Amino acid sequence: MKQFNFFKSKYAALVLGCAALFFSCSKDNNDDPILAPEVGMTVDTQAVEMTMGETLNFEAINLNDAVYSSAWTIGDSLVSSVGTYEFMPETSGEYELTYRASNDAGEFVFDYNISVAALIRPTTPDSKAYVTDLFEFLPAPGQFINKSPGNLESAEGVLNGKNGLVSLGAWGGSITLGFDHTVLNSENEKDFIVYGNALPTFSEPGIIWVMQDENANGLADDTWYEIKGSGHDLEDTKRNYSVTYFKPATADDDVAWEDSEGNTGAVVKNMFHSQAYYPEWITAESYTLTGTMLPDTNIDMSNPSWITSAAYDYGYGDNTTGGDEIDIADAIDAEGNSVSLQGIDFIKIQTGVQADMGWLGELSTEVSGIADLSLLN
Ligand SMILES: [Ca+2]
Ligand SMILES: [Ca+2]
Ligand SMILES: [Ca+2]
Ligand SMILES: [Ca+2]
Repeated sequence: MKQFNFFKSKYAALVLGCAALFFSCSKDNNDDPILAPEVGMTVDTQAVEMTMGETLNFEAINLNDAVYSSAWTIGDSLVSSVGTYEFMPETSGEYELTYRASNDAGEFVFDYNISVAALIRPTTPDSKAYVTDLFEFLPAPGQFINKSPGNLESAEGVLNGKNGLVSLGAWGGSITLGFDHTVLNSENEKDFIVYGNALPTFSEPGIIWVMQDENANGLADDTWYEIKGSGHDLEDTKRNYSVTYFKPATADDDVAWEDSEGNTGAVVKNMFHSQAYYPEWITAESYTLTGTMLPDTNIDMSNPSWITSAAYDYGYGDNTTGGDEIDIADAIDAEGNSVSLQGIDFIKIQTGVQADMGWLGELSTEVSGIADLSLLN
């Protein structure tokens, strides 16, 4: 709590009370026996910084024995109606806390802007460079789904190294993974690397999402921020886009889809993969995936025996040979605004292009491992 200056006496608080709202400290009118509130705040700075897990006690001190009602509000919510408020944030982020003392003679108001930083899990000598936890494997339908490299075992195989391989299926399929520590956002440096199986002339870009454990519960249930790659500003890139995949009647049938713009298509069966393409552990008749779609314009099928898919410059998984290094500073929020993250705990990779490449089948992002660059030799 060293960042706060607490008043050591009511005298000092009185000075603040008058300084902060001098008009409520005016002399009482002799005709009016009601005293306007004169209040001193024990936390006397409007901008307050704290970290998840900390508790901060706010107190409003009645300096003139006036009779008034107290109200502490965060946004529209009344959180306390006495002179004190114990703030225990459930998640990191920005909070606007207001204290209001009022009676018929006047009002005293004090606003706080509280910035709650996410908890950083520091690296230790035992920290692993590679992701250690699988939170979700939710592929789109595809030729490799329901077998290696597109089953749960494949997804678990990308933990603790870079020699696994998991295919995420067609557009929107994803895997959510976590580190055993917080990957810090190093200034002006790339922070983590996503390994895939891209070839020099064949990339299958996957959108990368990052998340802080804002509520410090160890689960990937917080806010996803998207890494803005070099294709994000293209005219045909679509954010907040969805595709619904429909369970086919039999394993031999194509998987039909409809997108959020009313377009329809199919993940088309080919002669190489006889198993069902629709994830067999999904029992619902359809499921919908949401994310960002990059255009398929990097794919060149003019020579059917030599189909190529050029890489984007930066910012995607399964994009360039040797792995794709990512800067957490490229994270953006849902509105596309840049966000400043101190570090990240969770990561999601999601197939970013919807493309039927003929005999090669659908474009599908692969992941073979993800590592914290600061812990790699
Ligand atoms: Ca960085
Ligand atoms: Ca969480
Ligand atoms: Ca693939
Ligand atoms: Ca690939």
